[in-house]
Amino acid sequence: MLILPENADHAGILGRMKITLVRGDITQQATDVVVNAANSSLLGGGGVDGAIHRHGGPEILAECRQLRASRYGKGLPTGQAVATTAGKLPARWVIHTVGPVHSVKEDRSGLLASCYRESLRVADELGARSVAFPAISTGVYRWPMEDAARIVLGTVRSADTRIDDVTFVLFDVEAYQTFERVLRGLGPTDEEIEAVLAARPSEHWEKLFALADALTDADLEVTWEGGPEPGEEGVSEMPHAIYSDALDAVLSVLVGLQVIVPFDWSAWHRATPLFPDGNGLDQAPVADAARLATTFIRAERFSEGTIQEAIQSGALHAILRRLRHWYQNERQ
Ligand code: AR6
Repeated sequence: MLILPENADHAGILGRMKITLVRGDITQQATDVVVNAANSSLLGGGGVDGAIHRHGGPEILAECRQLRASRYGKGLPTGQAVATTAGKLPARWVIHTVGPVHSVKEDRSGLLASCYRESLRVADELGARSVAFPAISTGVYRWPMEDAARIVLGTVRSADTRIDDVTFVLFDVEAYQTFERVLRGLGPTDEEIEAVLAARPSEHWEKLFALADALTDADLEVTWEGGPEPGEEGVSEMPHAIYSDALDAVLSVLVGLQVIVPFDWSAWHRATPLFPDGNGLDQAPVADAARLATTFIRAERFSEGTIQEAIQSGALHAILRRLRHWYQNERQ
């Protein structure tokens, strides 16, 4: 994380893309693009939409009307994006996108992610380099801020785009603090994790795979100690899992290889389809093997036996398999 001196309150350098969080008004942003949280009609509304048309002047609305008369006769569908002039705003273009209304019955997070992805795609087409986003759907459309922040920051960080400067403009302190907390919790990007793994010496990786290959079924047995004895009264030791020396050796090499990542694993594991069994890890970035390993190893401190779950569910083997594939075929 890098704190930028200028107008930015908080910024993270994440991969190639610089992500900046600011508290303020989107209409004041002097980025190439400002994104409007519009509605399908493209003809204006309240919140961000109202502010953009008010400060940008009638030129923006005139172009929106043309879009309705041509390409978007039925309106702009949710999750899509389209550009117009920025009128009198300090930006060069406004990209209008329509967020989904939040629903408790239906998961619309794909549409929310699409707003950001499509906006970046349109911005790329325009040749823009910097984009300012509001927290789409978190106002009139009622999306809970923390959930939105997680979806949005994850999407933008991993977007395939030439935009290298993204600003999130958060209207109030609470929204700003929520985005800041979620951004920190996301930890390093896939690229950053991979760079750390790639910098570890080959001997250490070879050692990991040799130890993993040598693991026997007996090494993967877990025994439990502690807990109340039959008939015992009073305080007794909490039950705890005892892992074999051979497995302990594998785990400590993983730690030494910096496979353990500083991030909010408890939030991540609730949202990822990779947890608990590692299904899909073969197709995921190697960084996810590190995140999954971190989750099991860190969680063991809080609830005994999570590493046993990783053994039994196949997650431990999936992690080792993904790391080996990366080491043999992808490591630069
Ligand atoms: N700058 C930055 N953020 C703002 C600003 C501003 N000037 N004004 C509000 N916010 P909303 P939505 C925050 O309602 O939920 C419109 O009527 C606000 O606190 O603008 O996607 C459209 O026409 C909130 O966190 O957008 C649609 O009908 C966030 O921006 C509908 O609202 C988004 O609030 C879209 O609803």
